[in-house]
Amino acid sequence: MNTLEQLASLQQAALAEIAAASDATQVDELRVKHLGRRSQLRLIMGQIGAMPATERPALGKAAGQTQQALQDALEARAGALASPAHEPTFDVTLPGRRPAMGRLHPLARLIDELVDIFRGMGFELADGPEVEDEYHNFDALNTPADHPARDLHDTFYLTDGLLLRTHTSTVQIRVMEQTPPPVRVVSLGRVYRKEAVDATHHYAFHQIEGLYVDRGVSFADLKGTIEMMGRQLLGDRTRVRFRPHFFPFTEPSVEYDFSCSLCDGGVPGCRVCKGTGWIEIAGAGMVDPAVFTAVGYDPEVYTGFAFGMGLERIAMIRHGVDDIRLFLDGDLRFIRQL
Ligand code: 2NL
Repeated sequence: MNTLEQLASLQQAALAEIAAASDATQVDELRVKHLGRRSQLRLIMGQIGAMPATERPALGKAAGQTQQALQDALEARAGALASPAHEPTFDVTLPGRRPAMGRLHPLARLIDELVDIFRGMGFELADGPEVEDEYHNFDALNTPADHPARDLHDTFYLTDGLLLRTHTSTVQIRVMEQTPPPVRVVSLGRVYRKEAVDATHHYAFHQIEGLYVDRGVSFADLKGTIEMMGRQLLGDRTRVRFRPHFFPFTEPSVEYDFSCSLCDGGVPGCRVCKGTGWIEIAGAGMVDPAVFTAVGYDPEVYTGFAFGMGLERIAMIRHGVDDIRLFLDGDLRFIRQL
């Protein structure tokens, strides 16, 4: 075997060994064996200097190529062995680790449900700012400067005539200012009132409001819409009762009650309805002509209904929660139970 043949056979054998290496230690051992100071390759390289001058360049080149080929193969094999396919990264015999699963807040779930219910009845979703001006929160809603709701004791005022919205009606006012009738929208969100906090009152809570304006919208449409909402929220057997009321922004106005979802009126002293059979829910009415005038709608042509509802109250009834503060504390022990 001449020197060139030796180099070729050495390279072939070394490459086969490197390809068969099954861990990083073996790769290191092969590096020493084939490229180390006492390797066969180094031995051959050492002999080249003593060869005839005419053969030296070709032999030197061939030896260099073999060295490079072995270096490349060692590097490639080491890289392949370090990849996850070859190195187990977890012990399959260990017990599983349960992933920390989040879930939606009960109010977020209720909001999603209400959005579905009202989308199903053709309502669109509208959104607006929590920091409002007095005009959109009060004046446009036929609530004049001397109305008690505007008192410093009842509303959080900021500077520059701004305040924290006390209802989401402000959103519907903004929609009407920007859109000619017909409009059919719901708005949901956080509202603020300057309340002393106790188990049933909070300075921040959530509301849904709905508004439907067109030619010929009637109180019957309002009743049907509220009834559909009640049935889908609290069950098919839910009935609705309307009681006369007053709001500055609707005329006539009502408060509405749903039949008790827990006892259906059958249990004296029921925890949810106190045995009356009815749960007082919220208010509604036909939009006051003064509100239409404020947003530039012709009250001689259009009629509409509007309603509002507090969300915490519904969630409390559904989940049997007796303290509104639990919804806003962010205490995970509470949220994980619902
Ligand atoms: C309640 C009562 C109500 C409205 C909200 C409304 C909105 C516009 C025009 C007229 Cl833009 N009315 N909203 C009407 C009646 C009642 O809320 O108990 N809320 C928690």
